[in-house]
Amino acid sequence: MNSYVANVLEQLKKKNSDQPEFIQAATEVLESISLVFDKHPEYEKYGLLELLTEPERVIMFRVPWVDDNGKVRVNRGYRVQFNSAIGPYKGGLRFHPSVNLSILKFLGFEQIFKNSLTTLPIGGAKGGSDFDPKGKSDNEVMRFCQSFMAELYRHIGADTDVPAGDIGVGAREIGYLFGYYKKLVNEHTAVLTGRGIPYGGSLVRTQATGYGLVYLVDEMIKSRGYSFEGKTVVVSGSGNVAIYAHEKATQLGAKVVAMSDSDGYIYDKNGVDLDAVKEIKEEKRGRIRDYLNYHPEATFVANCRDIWTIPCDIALPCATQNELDEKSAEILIKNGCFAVGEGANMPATLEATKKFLEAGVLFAPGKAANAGGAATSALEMAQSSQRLFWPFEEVDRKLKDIMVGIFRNIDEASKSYGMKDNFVVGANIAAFDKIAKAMIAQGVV
Ligand code: NDP
Ligand code: 2IT
Repeated sequence: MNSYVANVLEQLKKKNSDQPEFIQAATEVLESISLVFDKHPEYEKYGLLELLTEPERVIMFRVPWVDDNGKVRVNRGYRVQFNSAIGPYKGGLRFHPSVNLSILKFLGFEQIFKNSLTTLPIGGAKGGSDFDPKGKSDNEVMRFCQSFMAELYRHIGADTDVPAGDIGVGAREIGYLFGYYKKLVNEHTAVLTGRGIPYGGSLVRTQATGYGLVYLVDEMIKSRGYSFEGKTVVVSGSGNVAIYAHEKATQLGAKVVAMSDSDGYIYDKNGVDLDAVKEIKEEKRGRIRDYLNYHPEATFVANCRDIWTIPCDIALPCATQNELDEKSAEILIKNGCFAVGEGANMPATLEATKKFLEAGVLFAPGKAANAGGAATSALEMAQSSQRLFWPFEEVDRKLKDIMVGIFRNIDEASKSYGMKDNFVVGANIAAFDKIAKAMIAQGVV
């Protein structure tokens, strides 16, 4: 590795030794862009990597709320405003008990690169809370969201920082968050994306991450002579990204045979019935094991990590970070899987990614493959600025063009550095190139 890059990485590991997920994400990026510093030693004097790996601002706050029994509860809220070189801070909010600073720093850091790849003017951020919406009443979720926004509102704005959804934050949560922001600030602006269609949202935003993932993977496999037609696909998770990845892959002629949640996975050799999954997850907020009530012939296994033992041609991990480890990668490769698209953020461990690349599996990294959500959020912002509302087909066409463009860009970048078919390196280099230019142009800030 380039000595400057190696030195920055070593310092970063020392300084953030309690943040394993952030170290993991930074290691992957810095190892990839080491090649750029070999070619451009003049970049070192700008301190680009020291600047890029330190968030511009981290906000941490108390979120008190009252549960349905009248008991006071206290959660921790965060917003990591990582980098605003390209545009206003932009990135989702995650509500999950596992949320901590390490996870939000890894997500915010990834978001800088992802948002750069979209070609649209958005910087990188992430936020959230260790609050668990599961098992809470709508009123409890509303009171939590209002308390969360009672602090967050002073740090965000349509031209400052525009949060969106992520794990545990969907249409319901965005609605409550937006309503309270509007009440506090008295402005109906694009301060959040993923808003409902009647109050400033964009068509296709709900589908965008899953559809975008399949558009990018389709372009990647087509460029190497394959297609989704007739292929067997495994999709992990059963939330927003997983559901719409299933929908688009099926539209392209594939059969999705397994899906999961944190309790386990279902296998349906006839193809997972998406209407049943939508009813269970989107309407009833139920569990994936409930699928057996609709299709008793399917099977449920109470271990979500074993989903990768199901043979498939294409694997789409769409649940959470580090859900696919080295052993799972070996099993997928042995079973003939030829392409992997990361719908989730960093679902494959560093070791798993290495295995896929060594085995010649076509591997689309999350910051490229799942950029469709952020890209469509930027299209939502554009519509809000114009006071216009674009039809479904128009947003979908723009999303597809963006995803195809991202693939071509990362493919080109990997080739130009002599790393053909390594889209991890391609994505990191292509994203970094634009961020570096924007940062250098703006001086030391
Ligand atoms: P949802 O909350 O809609 O769904 C998350 C899914 O992943 C659920 O099936 C959930 O199961 C499962 N899951 C979550 N945490 C864990 C865990 N620790 N172990 C096992 N399974 C888990 O979230 P999204 O679909 O929006 O997000 C999924 C992934 O995609 C995340 O990595 C997110 O960062 C990423 N992403 C999301 C985008 C978006 O636009 N929404 C954009 C780009 C990336 P359970 O219900 O049991 O918790
Ligand atoms: O990880 C992600 O890209 C998201 N959760 C969506 C971000 C956004 O601003 O739409």
